[in-house]
Amino acid sequence: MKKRILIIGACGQIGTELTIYLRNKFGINKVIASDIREGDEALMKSGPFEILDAMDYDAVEEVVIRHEITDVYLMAAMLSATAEKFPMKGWNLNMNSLFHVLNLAKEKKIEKIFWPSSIAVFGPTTPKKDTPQRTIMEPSTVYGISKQTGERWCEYYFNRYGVDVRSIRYPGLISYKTLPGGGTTDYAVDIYHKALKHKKYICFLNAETTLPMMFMDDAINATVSIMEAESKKVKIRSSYNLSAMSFDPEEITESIQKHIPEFKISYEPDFRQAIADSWPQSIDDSEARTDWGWESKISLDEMTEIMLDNLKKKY
Ligand code: AKB
Repeated sequence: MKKRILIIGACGQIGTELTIYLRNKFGINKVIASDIREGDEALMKSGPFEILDAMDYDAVEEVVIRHEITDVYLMAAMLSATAEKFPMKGWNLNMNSLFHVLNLAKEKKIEKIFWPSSIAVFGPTTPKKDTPQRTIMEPSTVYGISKQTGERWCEYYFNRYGVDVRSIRYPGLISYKTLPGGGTTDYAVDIYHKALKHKKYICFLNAETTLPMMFMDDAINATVSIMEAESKKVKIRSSYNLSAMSFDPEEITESIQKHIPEFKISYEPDFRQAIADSWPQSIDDSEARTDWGWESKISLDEMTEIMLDNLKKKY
């Protein structure tokens, strides 16, 4: 098989698990992991790795050519909360890295791109419940603006140059293997660690903040499914809505209390509350289901069980 994959941002929350998954599926040497710095031991030991700055076009091109890459997963990004602190850095990283891979595909140096979008493309004027695929999109965060702009460019490169780019709008992602960094949905990972370690958690969002979320296994499954789907099935070339579950901090607390009854949550909302308030509460993902067969498998209570069972071994 000719396929050779490059993961840019392989040491991040999604990249780490995606790298291991793709290596199991396609073979260790078919998947080149890369990041601006080295990642955790398990990832570094799992196969070939390149230090690579996603903002450096020449360096990305050199790695693509040297490894005869066909498919790129561009997972490097600055997430919502950090990008509010460093707006221009966030914009430059999120946009330049995307243009680099789109242009490499336009020049036929790679065949296929996966680029992650986010529920952050929606804004305060978007309908909050069962947010449709196509609706009002007026994002109010730098991250959201960069993802919405990226979606428009992906669709443009597909229509104008035939670039085979595929994308999904991730909700908040939850995993016991890797930690998120700089997102607004990060509390939903931290809460499990703190529940086991301290039996209490101070949440930076208020009790009623319902957000769309997903367990990492579902997210990896969706990512690889859309990349491996027949091209004609991928009808949307901006980005697909994707959904698994929605909950607020009270509901995840109740789910944890089924295993740790003494666990307590308290609230000290910070600047991330405004970001969360601008996002949808639930997502209509019917087009992903119809077009390429997406189906989520893991519910909140199932996720809680998996998270606590696995994190217990750490603490
Ligand atoms: C964030 O919170 O910034 C991300 C996202 C929803 O894209 N997890």
